[in-house]
Amino acid sequence: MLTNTICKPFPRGPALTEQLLCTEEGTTYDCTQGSSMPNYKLTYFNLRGRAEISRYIFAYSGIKYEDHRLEGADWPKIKPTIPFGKVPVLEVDGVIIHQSLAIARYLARESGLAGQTPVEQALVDAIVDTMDDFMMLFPWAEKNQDVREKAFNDILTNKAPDLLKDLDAFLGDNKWFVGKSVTWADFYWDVCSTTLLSYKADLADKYPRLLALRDRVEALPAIAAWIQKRPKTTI
Ligand code: M4M
Repeated sequence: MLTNTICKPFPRGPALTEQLLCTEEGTTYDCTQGSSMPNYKLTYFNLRGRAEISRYIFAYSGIKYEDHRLEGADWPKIKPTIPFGKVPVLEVDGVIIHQSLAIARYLARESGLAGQTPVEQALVDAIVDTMDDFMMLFPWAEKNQDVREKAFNDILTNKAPDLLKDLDAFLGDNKWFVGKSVTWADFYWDVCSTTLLSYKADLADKYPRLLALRDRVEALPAIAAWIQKRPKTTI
């Protein structure tokens, strides 16, 4: 019964999404969506791009959200209405959060995917930032296709090997990048490497441990279901 329930937020994970109330050490946690769950609306283009990491976290945690995908034609109209004029943005009960990694980190904390201790959290952030620094080297907005392709090939051929070598060494023989459980750093590796491999299929062939990590992430049931159901886009 909800009478006398202490409305304490509970870290949501896939095992808990089916449960409405759970009791632990004398406290009843309210896991009901509705009263305590904010309304979430994620706005981006119809791409994986910089929103996909947040979509993975939503999928894994089972948190309901609106996956709003802008039509290119609507963008000039919408851009001036968005603080800082860039997507993705996440609306949380009317509060607009910008910056893809700030959004994802917030969702990761809410979902228990941010790391188990402050040091683990810092390591998770560092791995995410390392991958993001690399992804931001690509001239995504370059209009000249010849220039774009040459730059992409140069980064994939000459800069990716160092990143992969370091990521592989950091992972070692561990199951996940940081700690004993999956974090959003593992998700971000899957998100980024999916796009990198679409440009260069043999990119990580020398790193079977990094490829096996991709397989582990993609085998998580909620992530496998999301990958099946998501709109198919090139990037
Ligand atoms: C990125 N597709 O796919 S774009 C990172 N970055 O839609 S700025 C990790 N500050 O083609 C995984 O433009 C995948 C992606 O406005 C990714 O960073 C991706 O100049 C894109 C696109 C852009 C993009 C980006 C770079 C500069 C700006 C904004 C966004 C990324 C990723």
